[in-house]
Amino acid sequence: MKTVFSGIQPSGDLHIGNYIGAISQWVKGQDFTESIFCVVDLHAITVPQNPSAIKEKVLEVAALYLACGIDPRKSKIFIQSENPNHTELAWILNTITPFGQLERMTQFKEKSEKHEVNVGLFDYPVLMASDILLYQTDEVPVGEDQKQHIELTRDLAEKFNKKFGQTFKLPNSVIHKDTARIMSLQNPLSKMSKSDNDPLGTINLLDTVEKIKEKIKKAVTDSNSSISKDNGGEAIANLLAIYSAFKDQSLDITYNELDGKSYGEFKGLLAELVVDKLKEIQGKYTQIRSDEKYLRRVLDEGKDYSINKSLKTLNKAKEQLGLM
Ligand code: AQP
Repeated sequence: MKTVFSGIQPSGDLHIGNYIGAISQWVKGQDFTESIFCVVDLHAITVPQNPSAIKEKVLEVAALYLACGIDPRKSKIFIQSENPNHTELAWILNTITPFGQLERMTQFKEKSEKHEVNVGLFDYPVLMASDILLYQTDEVPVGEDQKQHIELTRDLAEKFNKKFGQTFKLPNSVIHKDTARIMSLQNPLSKMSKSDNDPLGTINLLDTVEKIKEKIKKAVTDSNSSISKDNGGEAIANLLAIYSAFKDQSLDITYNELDGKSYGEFKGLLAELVVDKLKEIQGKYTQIRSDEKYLRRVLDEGKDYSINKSLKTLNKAKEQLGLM
């Protein structure tokens, strides 16, 4: 059975980009893989966070994983900072990571334009490599933005294996081309993101029905007035990608279904689809979030599982280095 590992930062409100690019892919794979999903709070603190807010966000993200369909009988969910093996392996990997390679990371360059640069932000991809390699992961389902980090993870694994002996499995990223990069509803050239300053650009999983409808209504389109495969711009293509993802169908089928429909009519259909799905997720979320004992039990089970499994790889890496 293949091992799948992925995670999301509790750095803000989860949005439909996180759902489409990551969580919905996780849900699909959990029946036939060993699936391990993490709330990556140590990554989140690489940019300033409010301590009381992040505590709440960690639980919110875990509850959203479950509400979106991650089943704790099939998958493990845990909090990154509750398993110290992640930071220990990250330190080891730091010692083989070329400085220049980290300087070339696009996410680092983008984030360091918005935030004061700290060493943690620079080192973010090495901690991510540690997260993945600890579980002998085969596949990492992520959005397009994380592809470069997975490539670095493979490079580090290969380098360590060559230098010290076979220790880590080389993981592959799993990126679905139609939905790999959901863009802001206000700027089709910018990724939909938790840290977007324009609230109209992002549909959050916990948005109210009114907000969802307003955001879709105000989403930018282009100078055309109806859907056509041949002449639509990036903004309408983004809305169609969201529609396809929520309908769980290919973009080709969506174009065939909606060809010739006016943008206004399409936006109405899209709003209905997104509202229905998010209402279902929000109903489950409210139930799960109100039962903190249950949530804590799921996270404790995940923590024990992750510590046991990751310790085997960490010990092997230390042994190879002559550390034990
Ligand atoms: N717009 C997106 N389209 C498709 N996938 C996306 N992901 C994020 N945004 C999109 C995927 O969601 C997972 C979790 O991302 P993350 O929280 O670890 O970090 P991120 O990619 O930096 O996400 P955000 O929303 O942009 O957060 P901030 O603003 O805090 O940096 C990843 O698999 C990611 O690919």
